[in-house]
Amino acid sequence: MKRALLINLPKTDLMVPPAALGVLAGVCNENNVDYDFLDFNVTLNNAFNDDEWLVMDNWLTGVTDTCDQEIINTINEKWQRTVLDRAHEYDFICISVLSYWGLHIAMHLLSEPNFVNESRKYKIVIGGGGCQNNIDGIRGSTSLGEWLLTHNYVDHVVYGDGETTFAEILQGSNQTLVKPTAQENDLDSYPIPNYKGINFDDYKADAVFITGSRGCVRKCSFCDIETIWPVFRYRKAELIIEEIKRHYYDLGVEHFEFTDSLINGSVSNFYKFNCLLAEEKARNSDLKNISYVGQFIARPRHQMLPIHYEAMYHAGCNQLTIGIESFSERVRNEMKKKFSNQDIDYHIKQCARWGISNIWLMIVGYPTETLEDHMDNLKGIERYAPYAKTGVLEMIRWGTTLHYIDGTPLTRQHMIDRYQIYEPGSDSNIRPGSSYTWKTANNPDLTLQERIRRRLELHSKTVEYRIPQARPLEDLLILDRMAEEI
Ligand code: B12
Ligand code: SF4
Repeated sequence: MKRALLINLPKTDLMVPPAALGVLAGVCNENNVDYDFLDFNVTLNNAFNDDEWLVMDNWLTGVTDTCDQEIINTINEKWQRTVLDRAHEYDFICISVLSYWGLHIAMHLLSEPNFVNESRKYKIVIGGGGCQNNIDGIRGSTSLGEWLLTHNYVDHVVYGDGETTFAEILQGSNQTLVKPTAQENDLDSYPIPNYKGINFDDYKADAVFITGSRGCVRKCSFCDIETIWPVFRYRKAELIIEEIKRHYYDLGVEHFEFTDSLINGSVSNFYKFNCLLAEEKARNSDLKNISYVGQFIARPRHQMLPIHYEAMYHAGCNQLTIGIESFSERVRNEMKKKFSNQDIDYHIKQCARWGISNIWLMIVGYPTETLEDHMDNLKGIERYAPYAKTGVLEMIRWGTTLHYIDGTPLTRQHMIDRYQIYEPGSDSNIRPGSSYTWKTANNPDLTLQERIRRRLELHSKTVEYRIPQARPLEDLLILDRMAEEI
C-alpha cells in the first residue's frame, strides 16, 4: 500500500485542525493510500516560547524580511526530524500552504539541500492558496508554485481544489502544474474529509472545519477569492448535514466552523440547510447540541428574510463573521461590497433578536478613504456599541490597515492606474505577498503614517466604547513594526 505524509505549514490557526489535511486524508482513503498527519505549525508552536513564536510570526507575516538565526535553526532541526529523516518511508510528501503567510517558510524549507535530493524516490506535492501568491512582490510574475517547479524542488503543484487533482496524482498522473478550470468539479462528488488520526488535543477548540461552498458571489476589490476559486459552487444541503452527522458520530465533535467565504452565498440552499438541520435536531436528540459558525455577507431584507434568521437560530448558528470593512457606505461601494448602511442595521437587529453573535472585520485606509470616511468609522463605533453590551456585536477587528495583496483586483493594472498607486522608493518591487507601504497619488494625505494614525484612533475609540476587539495585541504589534518603516 502506498503511503503519504500530509503536512500543514505555518502559519495557521491553532484552534481547529487544518481543513486541507482532512480533505487530503479523505482523498487518500478513497484511493487506498495510507497516510500520516504532520501539522508542522503545531510542531513549531510546541517548540517555541511566546517570544520566539512572535519572532517567527513577524517573519512569516512579512513584518520582518529575515528571521533570527536561532529560530531558523530550530525550524531546520524540527523539519529534519519530522520530515527529512522519515521521507524515505513515504511515496508522497504532501504540503499545504494556506495563505501568503506560508511563503517565506515554504521557500526556505523546500529549498533545503537535503530535501531537494534529485534522486528522491518520493513525489513532493504542494497545494493551497499560498502557492498562487507571487514570491517577487505584488506586481511580480513568479508564483511560489511555479518557482518550486522551475527549481525541481517539488514534483506537482496544485492550484484551486485539491480533491480531484490530488486523486489523479496519487494514481500516477504526471501533470506538474494543475490549475483550476473555469468551471471546477461539482462539490457534491468530493469525498468527505477525514480527521481520523489527527490529535485533537493539539487544538484549542473542540471543532472541525466544514465546507458548504467554494468561491464567492462577490468580487470585492481587495480580496483574492476569485483568483483561487473563479466560480461560486455550493454543496447540496443534505450532504452538508450528512457530513456533520458523520463527524459527530466518528469524532464526537458537536461544533462546526464553515470554511465558506460566505455561508449565505446561495440564500435558498442556506435556508434549506438550516431548515433540514433544525428538523434533524428536533427528531434526533443526539444532535441537539450541534452548533456552527461561519462567514456571512450582509444582504438586504428582501434577500434575507426574518424567517431565514429564525431558521439559522434553530439550526444552531451561534456566530457570524462579516466583512463590514467600513462604516462609510461610499468606501464600501468602492470596494464592491454591495450592501448599504440600512442593510447592516437590519442584519444586526435580526441577530439581536435571535441571539446570534457577530464578529465584524474592518479595513482601515482603503486608497480612496478620506477624513470624512474615517469620521464615519468613528461614528459607527458609537452607533453599534449598544450591540456590544448584549454580546451581539461580540468583536470587531480593525486589522493592520489595507495591504496590497497579489491576486486581488486592486493589484490589477487598471486599478493601480485608477488609484494612482505606487511604492515609495521603488516602482515595482513590493514585498513578497503583500505591501502596506504603498502610496496613492490620488489621495496623497493617506500616507502610511496617516493610515496608522486613523487605525490607532479607531482602537482608542473602540476601547472607550467597550467593544471587544479580535486579536488587538497581535494587530498593534504588527502596526508597531510597520511604523518603523516611517
Ligand atoms: C478559515 C480561514 C481562516 C481561519 C483559519 C484557517 C487556518 N486553518 O488557519 C482564520 C480566521 C484564522 C484565518 C486567518 C487568516 N486568513 Co484565512 N481563510 C480561511 C478560509 C475562510 C477557509 C480556509 C479553509 O480552511 N478552506 C477549506 C480548505 C479545505 O481549503 P484549502 O486549505 O484552500 O485547501 C484546498 C485547496 O487549496 C487544496 N490544497 C490545500 N493544500 C493542499 C495540499 C496539497 C498537497 C494538495 C494537492 C492540495 C491542497 O485542496 C484543498 C481542498 O480543495 C479561507 C477562504 C476560503 N473560503 O477558503 C481564508 C483564506 C485562506 N485566508 C486568507 C487570509 C489572507 C488570511 C489572513 C492572512 C487574514 C489576516 N490578514 O489576518 C489570516 C492568516 C492566515 C493564516 N495563514 O493563518 C486568504 C488567503 C489568501 C492568500 N492567497 O494567501 C483566504 C483565501 C481568504 C481571502 N481571499 O482573503 N483564515
Ligand atoms: S471579501 Fe468576502 S464577500 Fe468579498 S469577495 Fe472576498 S470572500 Fe467574497
